[in-house]
Amino acid sequence: MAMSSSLAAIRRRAVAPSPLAARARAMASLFGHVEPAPKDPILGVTEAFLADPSPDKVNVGVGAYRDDNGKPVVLDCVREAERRIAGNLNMEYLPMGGSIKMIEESLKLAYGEDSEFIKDKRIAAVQALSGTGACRLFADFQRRFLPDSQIYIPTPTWSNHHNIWRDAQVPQRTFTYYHPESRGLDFAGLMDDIKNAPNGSFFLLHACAHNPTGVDPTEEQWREISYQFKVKNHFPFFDMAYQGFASGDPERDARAIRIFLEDGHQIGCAQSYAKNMGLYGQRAGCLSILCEDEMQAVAVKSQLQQIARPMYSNPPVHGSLVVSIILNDPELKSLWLKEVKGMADRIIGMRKALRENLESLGSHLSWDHITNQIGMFCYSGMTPEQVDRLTNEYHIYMTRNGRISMAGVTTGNVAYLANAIHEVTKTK
Ligand code: KET
Repeated sequence: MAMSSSLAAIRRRAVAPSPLAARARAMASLFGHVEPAPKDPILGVTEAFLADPSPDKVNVGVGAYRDDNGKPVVLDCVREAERRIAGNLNMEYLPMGGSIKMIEESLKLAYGEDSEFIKDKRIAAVQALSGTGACRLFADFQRRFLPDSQIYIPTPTWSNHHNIWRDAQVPQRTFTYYHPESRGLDFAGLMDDIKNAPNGSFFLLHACAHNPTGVDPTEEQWREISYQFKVKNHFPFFDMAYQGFASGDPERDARAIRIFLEDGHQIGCAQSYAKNMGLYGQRAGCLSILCEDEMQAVAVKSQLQQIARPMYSNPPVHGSLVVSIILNDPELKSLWLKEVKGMADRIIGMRKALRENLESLGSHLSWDHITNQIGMFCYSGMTPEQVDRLTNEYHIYMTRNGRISMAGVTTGNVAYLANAIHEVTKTK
């Protein structure tokens, strides 16, 4: 078919050297100064793992649960919820603040089924793009409405916390958390830092299953922390990405938050369904801020929505449907609780297996911390150089801070992993 004359004219124009283009080429190129970004310390590990053709390769980098065959898991409760969604529910936009039902259920999980704060409508809450999105929304809110505030972040922490508050332009400080020698909590250091921070500081706390250390304060220690926060009028922001993964019971894992609530704090909370419902890629989460009264909560929620609107307009619908269907239905909810416990138990079993394997290889080091630590991760104490050897010589992929995602350890790979760890740690 003959080309229409106008189309031909456009094609001619497209190939003819334009004086403008020539000038642009002569000047520095528009994006010439853009350097490649550094690899993400966690997600970069997955990229490297995928690129490795070795049949022996093991990924214990990202915190994503695998079954004992090393395969990703879709929970039965999720499959059932999806069956109910298919063909029945529409995919219209959610409101800017997300699904009301999903938010209601999320608040019950974090604040308690019969929470007075829910009844009094004192909580400003919006559905968020999983835990990351909830943290970022809070950080942006903090920057907008408390522009002189800073955020105190534990040392160490999930690497992305630093990026989130950096990009929200909130100045960061750190506080003592981990004690490398004992591989436990540096409680004295932690309390000192809480006391020494200016009154009314913002603190980021991991609600349970601290990432990367697997070390949580005891209930008694949480009470002391809460008391000191009260004295100092600090604001606790809880990142709860692993509710259910510490003890196997989401209710028990909310204990720290409940202690702060009992003590009359206002709190913030980021919830994620990535791990405990296995909804990683669905980006289902919730941000909540406990306010002084209902009027304040309405105002705060409206501002959170206003931050969301130009950024992503409204959150994704599918994950929120899955979450609200499961948590609304007593049968599905108890199935979920059983499945969460099952995931937590498999990880605990793998901790034991890894430790026993290392001990039976005759390792002269103590590996008690593998079973003492809780949640998804083992903070092994290996150096970046030892981790590099694991990767280069054994095709074992993990973050360079020595964190092992126990969720990726299986009956099939634990002996291989233990042997490689023994080989790289037996000589200094
Ligand atoms: N908080 C913590 C403490 C956390 O470990 C993660 C994820 C998140 C929030 C965010 O998860 P989300 O998928 O946005 O709900 N951590 C794992 C994955 C990642 O780095 O993105 C990890 O540490 O491997």
